[in-house]
Amino acid sequence: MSLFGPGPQALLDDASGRIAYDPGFLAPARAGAWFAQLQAGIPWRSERRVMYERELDVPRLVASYRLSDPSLPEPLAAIATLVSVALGVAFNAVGLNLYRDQLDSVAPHNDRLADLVAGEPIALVSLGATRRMDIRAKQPPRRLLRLDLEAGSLLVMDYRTQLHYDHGIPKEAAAVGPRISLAFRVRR
Ligand SMILES: O=C(O)CCC(=O)C(=O)O
Repeated sequence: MSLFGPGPQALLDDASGRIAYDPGFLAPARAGAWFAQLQAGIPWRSERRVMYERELDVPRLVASYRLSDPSLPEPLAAIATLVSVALGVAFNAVGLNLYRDQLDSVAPHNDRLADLVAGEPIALVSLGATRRMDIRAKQPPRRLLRLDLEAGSLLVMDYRTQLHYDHGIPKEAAAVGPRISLAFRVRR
């Protein structure tokens, strides 16, 4: 499968980068089982960050691993292999986010390019509740892509998009169940 090929899955494919979405990357039963396993089995951390001169809770729980870590929790190796084989990319790191409810979020940002191997994409696997991602161009007229990230989906953003777009998961007004995202990267 090439998510970067032409076809209905490409959300963006121009000089500013390529973004592709596959809603059915994982079968629903497998996505459900892996969500339950990760929610219960990952040693989730809460973090604090200084923002606007105040130290605040990061509004989600996180975890991160090098894929070469001998103590990599199950089923991260299995998911990493599926994503690496599907995209033909040797991902070496995964960052996990647990959004406990509608009040958890991630502010608009781009990935820190200094941490990434130039030219390599970022692949996001979603499990659990559907959450909206906003992908907004940095330059006027600040084009906005709104995307519902469904359980079992795979979103791929190429390296260039991190120069031209911010992405974030906004808080929701209505109640939402928990969601886990897995961000696979090729780190330096
Ligand atoms: O939860 C998501 O899908 C996005 C996560 C994200 O942007 C990040 O980990 O940097």
